Order: sequence, then C-alpha cells, then structure tokens
Amino acid sequence: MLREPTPSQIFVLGLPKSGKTSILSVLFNRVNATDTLYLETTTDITEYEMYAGIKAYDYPSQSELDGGVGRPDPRLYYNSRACIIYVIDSQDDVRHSVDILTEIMETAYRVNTDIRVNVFIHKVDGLSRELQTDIHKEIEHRIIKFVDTEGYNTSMVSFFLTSIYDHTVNEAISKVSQEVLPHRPYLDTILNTLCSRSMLDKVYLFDTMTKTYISTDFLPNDTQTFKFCFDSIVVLEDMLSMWKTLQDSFGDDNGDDDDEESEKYRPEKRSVINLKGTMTIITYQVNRRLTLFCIGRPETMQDSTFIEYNAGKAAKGIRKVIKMDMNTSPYTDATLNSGHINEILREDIMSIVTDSYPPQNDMMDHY
Ligand SMILES: Nc1nc2c(ncn2[C@@H]2O[C@H](COP(=O)(O)OP(=O)(O)OP(=O)(O)O)[C@@H](O)[C@H]2O)c(=O)[nH]1
Ligand SMILES: [Mg+2]
Repeated sequence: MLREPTPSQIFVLGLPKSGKTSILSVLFNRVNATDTLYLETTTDITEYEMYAGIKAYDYPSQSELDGGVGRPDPRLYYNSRACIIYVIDSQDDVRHSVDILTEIMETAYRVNTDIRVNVFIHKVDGLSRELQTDIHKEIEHRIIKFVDTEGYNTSMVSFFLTSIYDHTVNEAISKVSQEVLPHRPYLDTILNTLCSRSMLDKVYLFDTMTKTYISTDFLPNDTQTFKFCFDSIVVLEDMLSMWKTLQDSFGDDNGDDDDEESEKYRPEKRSVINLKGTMTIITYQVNRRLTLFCIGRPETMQDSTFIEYNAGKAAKGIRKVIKMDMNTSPYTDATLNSGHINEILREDIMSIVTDSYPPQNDMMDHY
C-alpha cells in the first residue's frame, strides 16, 4: 500500500543573530566557524539537505510584530516527522528569547501536541562552566514549567548546550536528526546487534561529511566517546584524501568510489585509531558518506578479523536499509515493532556472528 510521503523536516528558529545560519553552514556547507563572523542576515527561508532526505530550514528574522523571529506556517507542524530547533544566544537576553519560544510552542501544540522541541542554548563557548550551568537551569526551569502548566508532554522538550567552535553542535544535531529519521529503528537494531555480538563498548554510524551520527546502539551515549570519534574523523579525512590522491596517481579508478550504493567497499579503507591505550576505534566505510565506528577496549579489539567480518555484514544490512523506501513499507512508525524489524533484517542480523572465528569460506566475500 502506497502512503503519502512524510518528509523529515527540522525547522530552525530563533531571535536575530542567535546563530541559526552559523550552525547550519558549519555543519552542511563546511564553513569554518571563524568565517561565520561575516555571515549576512538571512532574508529567505533556506533549505539544507541532510543525509537520508532529512531537510533543515533556516527561518529568516521577521518584523518586530513577530518578536523578530520568522515562523513556519503552523500547518507544517502537522507532521509526525517534523521537529523544531530553537536557538537561544546564551550571551544575549535569554528571558526575551524564552518568552518568544513559549509563544511558538503554543502555536505548534495547537496543531501537534507531540511535536518535539529542541532548545539549543548556544554560544556557550564564551561562558564559564558555572554560568553555563546557571543559564541552562534557568532556561530549562522556565520552559518545563510552561509546558507542564499547559498540560503538554515535558519529555518532548530537550535541551543542549552548543557551540560551533567544538563538537557540541554536531552531537546535538545528531540526536535531533535521529528523531525524524524514518530508517532509525532498522539502523539502531543492526548497530545494537553488531555491538553486543562483537563485545564492543559502542558503535556509531557516522555521516562523515557533517561529522554527525545517524544511528548508534542501545547503550547510553557518552559525550567523551562521541568526541573521540569526532576528532578522529578529521584524521580519517586526511588519510582518505591521501588514499584518493595515491589512487589517482596510479590511475586506479574503477568508479567504485563514486557509487553511493556500491557493495564493493574495500577492506583496506579500514583504519585503526588507538587512544592512549584505553580505547580503540576501528572504522569501516559503508558507502561514500557513511562510516561505522566500532569502539572497544584494546584487548577486545585485538581480533580485528572477527570485528571486520561482523562490520562487513552490518554494512551490507545498512546499505539495504538506506535503499528501502519508507513510504512503501507496509508498516507505519506507529505499527512497526521489533518483530517486523527482525523479519525484514533476518538475514543481515543472523549473519553477524558471536563466535570469534567467522566461517573460513565466508571470509573473502563479506564486503
Ligand atoms: N561565540 C560564538 N559565536 C557564534 C556561535 N554561533 C554563531 N556565532 C556568531 O553569531 C553571529 C550571528 O550568527 P548568524 O548565524 O548570522 O545568526 P542568525 O541567527 O542566522 O541571524 P539572522 O540571520 O540575522 O537571524 C555571528 O557573528 C556568528 O559568528 C557560537 O557558537 N559561538
Ligand atoms: Mg541567519
């Protein structure tokens, strides 16, 4: 049965100069954080395309009548895969910004009581730790009190301390985009199976272009581990561009690299990063943009053949899921359960092994 396509949309709102365009251009246009100083005021709604068809919209500032904040047509909130990011400049008039946010929430809840609101307490790089905590507490207290008093669901509001000068904004966008990603339950199931069966501490599926992750296993997220992955992408990017340069200089271009769906990603595109003997990250490229980050203790990661075998199987499953058209799937977000997911991914999940010695005759074609 064909359903109406449900777009995954993120509306980025906030007072003028709060940092909306900076966040989006650092992430999606690879603009250097320092170059955002020269950004001009946004005058039109600007669309940014994320991975897997998710779209983020930068709303321009409006007249004083609207409190200076551009707002989407309220009908757009009537979408189960839409959410709001509200950017508050933590170095500016926080109270005024919170007042405008509560007005926006009132409008949004009239249309969709389940819409997720993500509050970015932004530009925290200029504040001491104590001040960050105080401002966070004040903003959270006022907003949660408002939502609670109005009788709405407080668990649908999240708070993030962010800055474009470090990994915090990438981590926040990772969490927000997962909420609207239709493939999420499938990807999380694959990553969780890979993590638990390979005895890893954590697995992320990173979109290396934006340095955000689109899926992870079910273990709680740890900011320190995310930061290690984030830092290592920079190293990895240098290595990959070196690899590409070498490949070009030898004239070895068989087109694999440009094929997003290619099944033939090469095992040698794997890299191992050791962090002070306490943590090892092994990465495997899934396709041109997506890379699996497998993290564990060095002793667990010694048998990398085993992890490589499992990561290869997981990568196959991920490519299959990314190709799936969610609008023709017989399940809606509400009806999908772990039984359906296991049924669809049975072959991919079953082939991820728990034994540390993968079947010998299967070793050569796991990519
Ligand atoms: N210190 C610091 N400055 C930031 C950060 N993010 C953005 N800025 C600065 O904030 C200023 C305004 O940023 P913009 O991205 O243009 O803000 P905007 O919300 O898009 O503004 P309008 O388009 O006018 O609504 C720029 O000078 C940025 O360099 C941050 O994380 N830390
Ligand atoms: Mg702007």
